[in-house]
Amino acid sequence: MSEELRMREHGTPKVCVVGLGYIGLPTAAVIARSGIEVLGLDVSEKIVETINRGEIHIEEVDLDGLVQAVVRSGALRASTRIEPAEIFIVAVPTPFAKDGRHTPDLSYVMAAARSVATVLKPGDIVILESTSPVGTTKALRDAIAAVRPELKLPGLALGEPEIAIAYCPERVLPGRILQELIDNDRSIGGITPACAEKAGQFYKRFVRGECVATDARSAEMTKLVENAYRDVNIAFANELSIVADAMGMDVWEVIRLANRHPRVNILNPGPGVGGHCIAVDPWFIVHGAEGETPLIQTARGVNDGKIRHVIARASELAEAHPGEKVACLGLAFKANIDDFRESPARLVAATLARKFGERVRIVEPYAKELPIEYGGTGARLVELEAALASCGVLVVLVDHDVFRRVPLAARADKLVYDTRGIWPDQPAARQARALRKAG
Ligand code: SAJ
Repeated sequence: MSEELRMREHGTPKVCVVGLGYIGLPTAAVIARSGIEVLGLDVSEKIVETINRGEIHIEEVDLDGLVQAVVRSGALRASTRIEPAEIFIVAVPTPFAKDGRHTPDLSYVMAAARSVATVLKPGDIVILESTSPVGTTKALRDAIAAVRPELKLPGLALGEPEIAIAYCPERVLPGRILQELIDNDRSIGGITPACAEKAGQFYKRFVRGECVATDARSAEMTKLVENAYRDVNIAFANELSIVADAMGMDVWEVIRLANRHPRVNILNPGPGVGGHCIAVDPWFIVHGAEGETPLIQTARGVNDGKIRHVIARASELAEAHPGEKVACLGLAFKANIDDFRESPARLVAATLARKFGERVRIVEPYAKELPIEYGGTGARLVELEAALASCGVLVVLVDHDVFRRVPLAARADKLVYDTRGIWPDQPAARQARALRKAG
């Protein structure tokens, strides 16, 4: 039966979103806003209670108001217990296993599959959104088959399958999730073309971008490739910055000039690559083709090496100016967000705090207190103005807008190590590379 026909017969479908994290919760809220009844499922009682109060446990622009509205209207409800629905969206974490070899841990996806399997009925659609290694959608199908051998599943049973199964990766940018959930194009990878068609019809109810049908393996790989592409290109920029440092040159000036070429677009160097996707997903490709991925593996090494480089350079600066206090500007993994997990800035600043103790001031307008690893170091969280008044060395780790706006007059006499290139007007003699050149 076609999706439209079922809608006409049974009215609007009910959607169950499994996993209410950074992707699952905004997705559930956006679908609920489009007039569809949504059940959000999570293993955490605390998260479920928070959402059912109309509150949120994560930070994302405008998400609080949206969740409050859809919970109040009754369109979104959270629970720890699975219920029958017509469409299931799995958005659970796919971390690394704890084997130190970057092996993907699919246990959350498989647990979600087994849970969904218990309530599946003919006509339902199961969609995996979690970033996953190639082959995971079929593994999810097999996990369902193990629980419900009588169901006709795509690619397993002869004749028309009773359940549609597809992989539809999210590609939203933290900080712009609500907008990008609607506007971005989506790859809809069905286990069969009919699965892609059914899943695509569902997404078209709330996505303005184009929903492009493909097979599940291609959609799985596409998601990994997008983030690996970015990682490789950031690695190039980071390597250039290390070369420029060694040669006492301004990498930002070189990139600005090179990018005037019509076919060159070099990304921005930084203190390393953070977040939960770009530094992780390339390993899922490596996992599937270890001997065929020298470039992807090297890029990971270059970007992780940049963190060590920044620590070494900032330490040199602090050691060369023992009388000065050192301000680390930013802890977040990127600009204008309050997410400090997997953040190179946080790692750099914590290492400097351990090395230089009471000389270190941390400025992070998005933090109320310092993370736990700063305990006992003597480093203090201070306001930007206080750091500018008391510190002679500034290490820029995050390109928050508030840092960009610091006028030249407030920093012209400081020694600056600007890992993000936010202050191009800083006098060359007052930049970290001057130390190298002179030495
Ligand atoms: N970064 C640089 N230089 C750059 C760009 C980024 O050093 O030129 C750093 C950032 O500072 C940060 C990290 O890379 O530490 C990642 O930041 P990001 O803003 O590029 O990406 P994420 O991790 O927030 O989100 C990415 C996005 N993927 C792509 O742009 C290809 C997003 O669209 C994905 O949905 C998301 O990963 C995800 O969930 O996979």
